[in-house]
Amino acid sequence: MNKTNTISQQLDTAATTASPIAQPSETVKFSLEEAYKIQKQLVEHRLDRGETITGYKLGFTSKAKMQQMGVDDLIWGVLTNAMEIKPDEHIDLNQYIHPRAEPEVAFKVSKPINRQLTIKELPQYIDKMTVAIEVIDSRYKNFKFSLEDVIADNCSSIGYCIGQWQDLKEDITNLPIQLKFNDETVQSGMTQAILDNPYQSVIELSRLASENNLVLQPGQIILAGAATAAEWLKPELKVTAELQGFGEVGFWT
Ligand code: OOG
Ligand code: MG
Repeated sequence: MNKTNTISQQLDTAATTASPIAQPSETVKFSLEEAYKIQKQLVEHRLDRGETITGYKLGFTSKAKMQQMGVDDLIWGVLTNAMEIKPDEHIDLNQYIHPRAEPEVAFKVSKPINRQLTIKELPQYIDKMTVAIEVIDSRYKNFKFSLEDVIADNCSSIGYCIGQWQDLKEDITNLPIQLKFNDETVQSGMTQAILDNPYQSVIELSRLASENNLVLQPGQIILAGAATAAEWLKPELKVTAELQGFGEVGFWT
């Protein structure tokens, strides 16, 4: 097996057995391009098991996240149907290694996107948005990684919970967003923290998708990236995210 295949296999086993591995970058050198190749192979393991792609996520679109994780570039990863957490569902934390939750803004694609869009064009290509919670679970020990490591690991993707879809609002740059554990606020921020405007995440993803010959399909979800740092999940929590004007969504641990 070559380098990228070996790493993607190790990451897939780490995810399916919920057992962390060492960061590959500590022992092997690989480029950003190779990291995305590993990510692609890792997602293919999921597709081979019958999962389907339900959307894409952006990561490190806010300073809060970059500072928490010590990396400084935008990344993107793939979401599948197996990662969906239904609103009010009870999730079993044993299926994860060391899960964290973060509040997110989600968009829904309404028309195929195969090139970089402009802000003005967005309403023709996405038609809904809402509040969401992303569960992330690095497959690396101590949740520590380099940029290449985290990209290879499909950007720590493992779960997403989407609120009720609502019509787009023209200006979403100044909305308070919060994460609550048992009704107590544990993280709060503003949507402006996400690339100055969460719509910019869709633009960035449209650019990345076209650079990678990927077409975003109607119905697919886009997670814009967290505005705040992430919080460790623990048992017996009601986890809720709230976005002003878009209500809230939550699940139970
Ligand atoms: C990587 C994923 C980053 C976000 O919203 O910025 C991310 C991680 O923090 O493990 O999902
Ligand atoms: Mg996220």
